[in-house]
Amino acid sequence: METKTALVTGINGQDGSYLADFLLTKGYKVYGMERRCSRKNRVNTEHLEGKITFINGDLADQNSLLRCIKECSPDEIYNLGAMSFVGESWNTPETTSDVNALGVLRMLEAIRESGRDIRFYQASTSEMYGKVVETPQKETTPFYPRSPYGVSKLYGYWITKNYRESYGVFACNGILFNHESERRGIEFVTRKISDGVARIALGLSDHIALGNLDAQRDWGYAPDYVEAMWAMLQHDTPDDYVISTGECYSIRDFLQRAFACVNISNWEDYVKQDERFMRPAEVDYLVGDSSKARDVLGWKPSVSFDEMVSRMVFNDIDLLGDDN
Ligand code: NAP
Ligand code: F7E
Repeated sequence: METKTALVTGINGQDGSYLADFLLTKGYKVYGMERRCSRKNRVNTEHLEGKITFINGDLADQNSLLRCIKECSPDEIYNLGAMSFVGESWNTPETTSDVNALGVLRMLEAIRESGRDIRFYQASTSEMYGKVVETPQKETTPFYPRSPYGVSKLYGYWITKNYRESYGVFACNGILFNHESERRGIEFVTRKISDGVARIALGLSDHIALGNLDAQRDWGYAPDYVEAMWAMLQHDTPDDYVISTGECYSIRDFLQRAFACVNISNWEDYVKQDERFMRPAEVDYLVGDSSKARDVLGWKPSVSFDEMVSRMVFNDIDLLGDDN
């Protein structure tokens, strides 16, 4: 069988690292695009050194993308690189838009310029639904983003659709709802909680400072979600798909489950609310309907909410235990 080549942007992020793991099991040659920075940030990808090829590139730099495509000659591009932290997008709205919106356009232009037949995956997001107008959210639900991040991703979504319709690029949007894991960035609420609970259990801290505890999310497990990205690009025709579990939990639910892992039931005593973590505009409630992906792609999640919380907490206990 012919070996396929994939270029993955955002390789050192949560999803990039899991996607590379998955593509290797499928026999792909994988190129991982990373930005040059003063210190390498390969916490999630150290285990991939020698198995994939790291390549320097930046979604804010058109020529770097042209060069990456020339050097890799990919069959598939997974555009996962982004300024992905919603809270930070109010502080850096211009950079957020440059990378998350124009970065997608730059990559699509680079594909066109290359003249190659490249399949393209765009990491779109449930944050585009924001202040939801329909529940559960599906592919046809109108968007109402609530942050510079959500707005920037909406441009990425539409330009992907537009290049599919204008130029016939095999381009797909995965509208992924929140997905978490042991490799989640520490600033996101789930990992902040799993790390905080681990610290409390080990006697390294006495509380976790959080913002809005009432927000509700449809949280899945990241390794399940990267399989959906791949499945979209293997289908006969390009299309857009919601990827979600269909279940919704609050931050309070997450806290209760996480503290239960270390036999603490009075979790409220360990949580302080802190204004610094409140957002100028909040997304209160998201829950996705992924029937289309389940029917057309045969995709479904395999790890439950409780199992995911438990994996994250015990992983952080192991990591912190190793440090001490
Ligand atoms: P992540 O862990 O924050 O990873 C994002 C990656 O993008 C990082 O490796 C980052 O590299 C890279 N990046 C940032 N700016 C870049 C630039 N200018 N050029 C090239 N790369 C750049 O995010 P994730 O959770 O894996 O998410 C992957 C993608 O899915 C993102 O596009 C995100 O917006 C989207 N998404 C995520 C979720 C979720 O729940 N996780 C849900 C829906 C959609 P540095 O290390 O150099 O900063
Ligand atoms: O916040 C609330 C916060 O930062 C979740 C990204 O991957 O998923 C992610 O975006 C909720 C929000 O993720 C804290 O206000 C309370 O309501 O973990 P988060 P997010 O904003 O949902 C989407 C789908 C993406 O596309 C994004 O890239 O938790 N919350 N207290 C807090 N959030 C944080 N970060 N920190 C707190 O202390």
